[in-house]
Amino acid sequence: MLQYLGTLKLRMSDEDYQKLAAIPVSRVHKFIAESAELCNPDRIFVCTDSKEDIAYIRHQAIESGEETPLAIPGHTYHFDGPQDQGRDREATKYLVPKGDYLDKALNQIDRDEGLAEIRSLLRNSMKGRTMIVRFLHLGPLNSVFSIPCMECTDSWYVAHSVDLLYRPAYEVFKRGDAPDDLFCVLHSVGKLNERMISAEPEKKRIYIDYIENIVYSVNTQYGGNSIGFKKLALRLAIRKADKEGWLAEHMMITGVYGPKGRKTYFAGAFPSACGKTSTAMLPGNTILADDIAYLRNIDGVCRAVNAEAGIFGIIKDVNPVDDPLIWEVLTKPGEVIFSNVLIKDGKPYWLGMGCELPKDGINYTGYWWEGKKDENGEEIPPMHKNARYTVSLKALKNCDPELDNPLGVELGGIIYGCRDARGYVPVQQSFDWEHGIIAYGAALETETTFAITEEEGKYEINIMSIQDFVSIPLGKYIRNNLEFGRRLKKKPLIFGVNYFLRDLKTGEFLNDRRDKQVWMKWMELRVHSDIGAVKSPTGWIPKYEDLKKLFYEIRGIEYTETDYVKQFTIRVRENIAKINRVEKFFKDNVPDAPRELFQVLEEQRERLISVQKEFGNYVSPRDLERDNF
Ligand code: SPV
Ligand code: MN
Repeated sequence: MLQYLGTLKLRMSDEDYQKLAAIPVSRVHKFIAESAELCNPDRIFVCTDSKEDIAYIRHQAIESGEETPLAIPGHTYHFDGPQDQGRDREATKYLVPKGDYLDKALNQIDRDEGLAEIRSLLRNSMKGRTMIVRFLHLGPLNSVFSIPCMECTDSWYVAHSVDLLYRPAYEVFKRGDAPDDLFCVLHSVGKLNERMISAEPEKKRIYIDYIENIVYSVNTQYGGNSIGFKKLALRLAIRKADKEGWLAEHMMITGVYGPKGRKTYFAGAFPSACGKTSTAMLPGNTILADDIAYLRNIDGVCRAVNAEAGIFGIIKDVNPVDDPLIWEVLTKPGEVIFSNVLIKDGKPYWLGMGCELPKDGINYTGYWWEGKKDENGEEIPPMHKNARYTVSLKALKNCDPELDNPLGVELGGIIYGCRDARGYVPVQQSFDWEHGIIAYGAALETETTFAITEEEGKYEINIMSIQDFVSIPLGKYIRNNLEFGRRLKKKPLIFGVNYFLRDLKTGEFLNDRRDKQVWMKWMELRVHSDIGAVKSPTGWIPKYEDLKKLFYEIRGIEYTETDYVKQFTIRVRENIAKINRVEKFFKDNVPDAPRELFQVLEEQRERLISVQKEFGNYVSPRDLERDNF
């Protein structure tokens, strides 16, 4: 411990040194000393939980030019480079030691080779800059769920963002409450251009060393690649959860009100940009988490917490009619960081905000005007679709009061959402835990979106919407989910939702964005067995009469039987084709896929074939109701 502190003393101001020396955890000193040795910053700033330190970070984010103030007090904006607008799957790899195994579906590199590469990219990367050290906490404080973590970064924007997104934990570290397997992140923006944007995107690398619980990230600023405690730490948390028998999930958590003020909590996994945050933020419900949840079996009950305390949310389509709660936060004074939006006269603009956009302004490509083209001759949009806002959850009026409850909240239901134009009905309930985990979770097939730096609209399997972050063999991950449920005395119900079903002929979406409010209330009533359902080959689906009532009560609209039949017709051909693709994916990619997976899919296929014989390829829910096959 003294050896590391000794070398650090030479690099630090007395004040910063004292802050660090007050932490009696040698792992902390070692990580900072090694990071400083490698990246060679001019200065090290240790951020405590004090108001002054946090205000200093906010000030430096602006002073350095990484953020710029907007007209509304507390609001700033930040840009990432044109090739740094989403999570980069290709550049993100696990460092796998020789003799260790991860499925080939998970991007990986030999650990020694990867460490050598990332270290060479990080060497001297902070020269002329300050390395900021932040101590934070995943999950509520003083809780069985808590994981202390730290990040060394040379980005004031990143250091500022974590302030809104996580719970401060310098005091926790000072008490010595940090285990040896605490999560560490080392991030450098690398070379910057005159607009303070990472200038060498081709050298972007995000490497996850699960042996030492360290994530390295370089030549990138996009939050999902640089804010270590989002998806980077989720990958480490999944391994920790695997060892300790709990679940770390890509899930939101929301409290849904039922009759007589009853409140039921749901957790929901959705692929990026498929409605997760907007589901968590539905008017009338509370939001407890929008992205990452930890689930534990506590006395036989499934309880969940938010690993985070803020939102790094997609801003596209946020408007005062559909999203009044977040709209209010984004338009009133208070701390908000906008990233990759269009700026004009000190105001942020985004696609789908419900007003006309200016014809010019500043965006992620610099000065922008309507018709501006990129080097390939393609027209540049006013903003990137993955533009985001960063806010603290507590800024929202409907933030759930249990956010910091060390025991979390009891889950009544778990939802798996997908973006599937062709197959799954808008909402359905699984027959049991295994069926839900496999047919809605493991078999989740979805269209790719703008949240990753790849082509949009391709179908892919995305197990439990978390495949990008799974850091253990995929079969093991699914098995852990199956077993987690089997050990519960009280199992949450499992639901599948699909907000993106289209008419097979016209290609039109069959649902309005606001219909999800109705699906949530339907699920809430199902959790308490207040209403019945129709048995379909793919799960329990709503009865028309129940939806008609709910649509009227919640949305004030007449829900027609024609709409119901269109939305809840079981598309047998599409569902069987999906099962075939899913089976092939698992046979080709997941050698240790659990046996139950193939069994549950086979049973689903048989149920589909049986209704196909009687009703053909498109089976109306009305027929199922009459027949109850
Ligand atoms: C996602 O892409 O799933 C996000 C944003 O929630 S990121 O931080 O990029 O992971
Ligand atoms: Mn996410």
